[in-house]
Amino acid sequence: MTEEPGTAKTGGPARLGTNATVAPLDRVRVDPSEQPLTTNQGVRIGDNQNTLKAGLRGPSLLEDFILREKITHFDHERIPERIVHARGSGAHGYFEAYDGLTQYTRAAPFAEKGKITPVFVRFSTVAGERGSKDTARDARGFAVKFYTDEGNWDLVGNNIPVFFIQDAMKFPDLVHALKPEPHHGMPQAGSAHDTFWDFVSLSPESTHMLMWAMSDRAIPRSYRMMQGFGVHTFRLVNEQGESVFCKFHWTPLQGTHSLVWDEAVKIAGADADFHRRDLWEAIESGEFPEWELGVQIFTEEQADGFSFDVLDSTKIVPEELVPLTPVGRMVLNRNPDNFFAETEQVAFCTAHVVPGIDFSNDPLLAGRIHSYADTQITRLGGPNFHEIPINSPLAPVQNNQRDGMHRQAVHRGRVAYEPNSLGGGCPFQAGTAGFVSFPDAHAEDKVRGKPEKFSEHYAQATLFFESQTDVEKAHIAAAFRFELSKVDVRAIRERMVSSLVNVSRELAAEVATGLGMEVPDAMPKAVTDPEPPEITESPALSLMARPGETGIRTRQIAVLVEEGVHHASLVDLHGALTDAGGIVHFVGSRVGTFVGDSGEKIEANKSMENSPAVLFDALVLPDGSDAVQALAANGHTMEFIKDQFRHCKTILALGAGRELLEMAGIDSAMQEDPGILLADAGGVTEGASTFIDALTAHRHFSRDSDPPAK
Ligand code: HDE
Repeated sequence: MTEEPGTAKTGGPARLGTNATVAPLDRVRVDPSEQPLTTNQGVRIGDNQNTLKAGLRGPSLLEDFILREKITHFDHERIPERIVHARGSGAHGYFEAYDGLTQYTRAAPFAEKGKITPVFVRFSTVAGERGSKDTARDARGFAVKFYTDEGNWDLVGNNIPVFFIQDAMKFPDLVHALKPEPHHGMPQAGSAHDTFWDFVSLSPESTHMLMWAMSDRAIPRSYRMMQGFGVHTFRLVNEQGESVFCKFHWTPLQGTHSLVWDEAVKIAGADADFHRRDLWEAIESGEFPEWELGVQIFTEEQADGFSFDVLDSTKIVPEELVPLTPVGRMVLNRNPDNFFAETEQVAFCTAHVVPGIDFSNDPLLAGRIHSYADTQITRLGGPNFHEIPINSPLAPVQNNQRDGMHRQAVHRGRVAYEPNSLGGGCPFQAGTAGFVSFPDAHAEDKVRGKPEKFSEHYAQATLFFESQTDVEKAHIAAAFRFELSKVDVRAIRERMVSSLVNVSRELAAEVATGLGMEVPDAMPKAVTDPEPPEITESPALSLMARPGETGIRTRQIAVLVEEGVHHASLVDLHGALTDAGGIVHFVGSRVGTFVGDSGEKIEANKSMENSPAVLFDALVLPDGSDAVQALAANGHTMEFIKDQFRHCKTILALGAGRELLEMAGIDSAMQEDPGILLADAGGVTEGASTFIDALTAHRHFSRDSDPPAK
């Protein structure tokens, strides 16, 4: 079976499971194997070590075009980073339609069952600069470029289904408040500072998004383990020109899993590239991450009846009102060849839609339709960024746009205008075969303002909070406490807590206690008698609702080793965990070879110094009395165990390894915890299977406490 499409531009069809963009990119791939070094003009370079000089100790010569070309190019290597979403990681893959969706849309990716469309996806943080840490508390970008055979469609979403503001007019204000404060350039990649909370506490429309941003969704375990959302209401338009409203949802097969805050902070120091590395390694090892695309389809008449406005991006459409219809799956199966050429230069744009997909009148979306193409002109150096290989569509491009910086296409003929007779009228208008905007009728006065339902800011913030499990609620309260404790101006803290009173008195009280203040009066609301919400709880809003289907696959498991470790039990355990798809690392006091109790060698690929506990999902403490003694004498071991324990991870102690648990203060009461397991060296097979079950649960939050017990 082969992948579509194969056009004159794309060349031959690609194999299924590879990306059709591989073929067209071949024309720009550079492979230096067995090639001589040359200048950019193709002149072979004889000496890449020394500048041309007048005598060995003499002055360098201006005529050294080889040096000058090399240095000049180097001087201009950097391009401006994205104003938001500067730090990101990308991957290639494909989208496969489960079935035709032609009843609702003529969009090419949904044309028929099994249709394959190549994609490039970029995940990102929002606030941090290009070199910032991956595990900051932040929304994550989830941008998908579909190379459809009717042109590129970019679904530029986030891992949170709502946004801070309702109108594009406020975006520069929001971003200026969020980014490092302008006088001293701090803090990097963080919202825990005065200007951010000043802005959002004065903008009650931000409250719903704040609930999501303070939840564990803002510290995902992996890019592979988060949902994606188109956020805005879009339109689907079918062949007959009929339209319905639509919300897009990506649901990870890997389940939705997150870090805990203390862990996220420590990972930032241990591995700032934590999410980038996780995505890269999973794809390199053939563990291709997968998401299901679901759509919520509803009519304009249905939307009119909702208690909220579907043009307001601070609102979701609860799944209880409009269920998700699964329409296809996306698999990421190839890492980029070159980070800069692909991940950095990819240019997403909400204006990139194809026939069958159209916009709603969401005023936030309207601003985005302008902003993305505009920002690329500075970032990528001119209006021809669509010709950069990662951005160029598979569908042929033909128009009368000409010239500009970095033009690649060599247009033939004398005609660059329309109408023309000299070019036979070509390229010709496609009429109804082309993109036709949905004729959304409007006859109203020009006005700057908002529809009435936009003024209700709290009902869905409350819905979100009340739909969380107790652990998630506690984490939300702790996140507000942490962030607001970093705000110096007391009046801002108070204003924010007074706004939270409108969401949940319980939450406001919790946060107030954490900040050592009284619960203030509720902030006055813009609307005092809003339409009652349709529902007060939505289980789908809890992260726990999606445990995933991939078990312990790609879970990182640390097995501590030392001289004299019980070798046979580790070999058995390694086999059982690897068979289940877990990734086992032998972690020593140093890297290198250790000798086990029966003389066999064990190779430690990591050390407790270079890879602390936060980088692993689970821990195994080995058997072997010499090894246990040596581990007990190493302060790193206790830290390792305590962090694994504090972050509610699964710990298995083999034989004498249980002494280490006791030393770490994890006493017998705690050993009733479903995530603390003991096994005799003889019972490793059984121990491994209990361990796998416990690790599948991801965390054991029954152990969670605030402040932490250990
Ligand atoms: Fe963006 N946003 N945004 N945004 N956004 C950018 O475009 C903007 C918004 C999102 O991996 C910029 O190419 C405005 C919502 C992602 O390359 C810029 C408004 C959502 C990415 C821009 C919003 C997003 C961006 C910066 C309010 C979730 C990264 C560089 C009207 C649905 C894409 C660039 C990538 C990037 C503007 C709000 C998601 C400046 C004006 C809502 C995932 O054009």
